[in-house]
Amino acid sequence: MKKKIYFNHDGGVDDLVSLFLLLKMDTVELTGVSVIPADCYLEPAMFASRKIIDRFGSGGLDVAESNSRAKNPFPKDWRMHAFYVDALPILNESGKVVTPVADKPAHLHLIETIRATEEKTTLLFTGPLTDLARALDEDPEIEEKIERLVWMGGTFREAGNVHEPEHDGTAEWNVFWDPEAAARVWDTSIEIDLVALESTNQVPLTLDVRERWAEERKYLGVDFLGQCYAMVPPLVHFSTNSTYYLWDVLTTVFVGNPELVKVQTINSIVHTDGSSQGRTVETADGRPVNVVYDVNRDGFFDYMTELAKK
Ligand code: AGV
Ligand code: CA
Repeated sequence: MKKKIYFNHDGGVDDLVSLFLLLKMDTVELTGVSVIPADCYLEPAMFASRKIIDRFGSGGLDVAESNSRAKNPFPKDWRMHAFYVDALPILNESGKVVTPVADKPAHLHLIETIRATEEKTTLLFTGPLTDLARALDEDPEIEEKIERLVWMGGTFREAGNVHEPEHDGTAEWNVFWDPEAAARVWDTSIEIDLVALESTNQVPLTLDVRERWAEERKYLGVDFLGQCYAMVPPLVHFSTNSTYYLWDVLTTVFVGNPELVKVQTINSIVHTDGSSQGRTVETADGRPVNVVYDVNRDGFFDYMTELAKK
């Protein structure tokens, strides 16, 4: 029996690569896809998602647009990445887009899909949690039909990855974009697996990885990986604010192959205000989350590259 997955993403390079890999996994079935304009602009991210499904999927899906808004918006340079993926010749060879846009906004599409799926749904979120928080407000009963939430978000390290005015740098971006949404989801009994910066920091985009994808570009899927990751800066001498990690791809791979990581349960709360808003903090009386804190780095890159060859 395949795991039923609903995927809500925010159109970054690694979000779109995650969609591609989900379509390649034979252990999961995608029941729904939606796009939130957080680390992307909505229009190119929607087109890119629909074209990836056309090219690598087997039909039957539509893609829903989110109408959620930021508390703390992403930098424009990062949001531009979706335009580059959407323009890739690999995704535009056929000259048409077949996968339709859903007739409902993302949070209602999420409710509809969870309700229409007989089994419980695993939620995979690789952007902020706003659409999930809104869906839970609209229809709290869906909680019982959620198997678990697997989320790329948060960190319990001192250093987050938000470097913005009026912030102390302790938050991870997907929490920071809408801290109240994360707090809303924390206030449920949904099982949460958190792929946090602890583990994603172990999978930076490095030059050896790029060289491997270049060498194996005779496989269409590996060529696609190489083309996508040519758009973002690798880790060379030291990590900068724009250095790219495989944050969301690790989160997606965790759904397909949990053996590659180590997990530890931490009780935590989410800060929603002030200079550390978006920070996740360990607290004895907080709610438990399963934190993915370690990964078999080589195993991870092997697994995702092999998946791309399928
Ligand atoms: O914080 C990581 C999240 C992931 O979901 N995103 C990127 C991934 O899709 C935000 C982000 C943090 N640093 C970034 C980000 C960077 N240097 N470039 C683009 N996005
Ligand atoms: Ca993302």
